[in-house]
Amino acid sequence: MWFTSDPTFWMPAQASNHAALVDNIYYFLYWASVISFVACMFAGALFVLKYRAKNINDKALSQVDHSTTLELTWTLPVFAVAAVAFYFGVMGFVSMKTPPDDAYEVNVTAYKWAWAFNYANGHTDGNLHIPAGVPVKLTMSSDDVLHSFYVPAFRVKQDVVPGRYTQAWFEVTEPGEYQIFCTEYCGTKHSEMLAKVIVHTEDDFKKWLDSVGNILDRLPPEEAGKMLMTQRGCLACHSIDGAKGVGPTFKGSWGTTRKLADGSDQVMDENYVRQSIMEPQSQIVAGFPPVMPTFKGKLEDREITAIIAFIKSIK
Ligand code: HEC
Ligand SMILES: [Cu+2]
Repeated sequence: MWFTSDPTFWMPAQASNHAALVDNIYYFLYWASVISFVACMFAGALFVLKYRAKNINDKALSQVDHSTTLELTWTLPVFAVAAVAFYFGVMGFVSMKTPPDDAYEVNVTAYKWAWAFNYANGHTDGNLHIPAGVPVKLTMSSDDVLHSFYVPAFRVKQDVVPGRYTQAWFEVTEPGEYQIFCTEYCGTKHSEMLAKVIVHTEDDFKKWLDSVGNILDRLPPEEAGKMLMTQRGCLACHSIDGAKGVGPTFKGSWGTTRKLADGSDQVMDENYVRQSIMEPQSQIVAGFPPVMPTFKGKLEDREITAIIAFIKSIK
């Protein structure tokens, strides 16, 4: 329980530098509560038996006088327990709020209902890739409503607020994969606002960052488009194999006519796809819910062109 990185019945594995401290304060308060609960119940039961009135005129019924010794005896130990929890709480809080100067920075945008992790080389990903053994600092903001970045295994949780930046930092020792949740109720798909932290070794992280950077320059448009659609989470809602997802499939969709919810027809061409990406609410495909987020300001023109090239190629 104390100082272990394995998951327990109550807690996920302790995967970040903050985890052990958070758990230790939690278990300290937990055991302080258990011990005082048992002691109070035991004393209560004992006194009921020992001091019960044997007849109604018994002197024991008269009020007990004030006792300074007794009051100090039950105040000081409680104060000591609270002071210990407060001390470690403040230390932990300060450490969690103070990223080291050499931390690796990633910008995070939360929006209904996904995460965008933006790297210094311009790459944006739907999952958070980080190197192991290096402190990582997230600078986060929201495009719409309140969200909250939460990785239980890191014991890190930070609100993400529209119109301002919030920060979180952590260091993870072992490569692995961890779950990210949104933990601030943010609308109908709040529970599906999921992503992964993928912790690479330092070398693998550098390789990964190179392989995803400059894809528009390095890859043919269809391949770059496919990568973009995977990274930005399009393919979580749109299939390319004909399966019906949250949104329509793109298999064989190019050039076909879509029925829109307002009864009009729309041919699947460059302008329609572009408009669907920038202003998804302006044309809703019949039979689908209006849940697609806008990618205005999140995708450059060249990226949209690559996406169109990929959609065209899905026969
Ligand atoms: C949260 C799920 C979701 C995500 C993520 C998503 N979409 Fe959509 N998309 C939908 C839904 C639902 C529709 C149908 C309703 C509508 O037209 O808005 C749709 C419609 C579309 C259409 C019109 C398709 C047609 O068959 O008429 C295009 C094109 C499109 N999306 C492209 C994209 C691209 C490109 C991305 C990623 C950059 C993306 N979508 C991300 C849910 C999503
Ligand atoms: Cu959210």
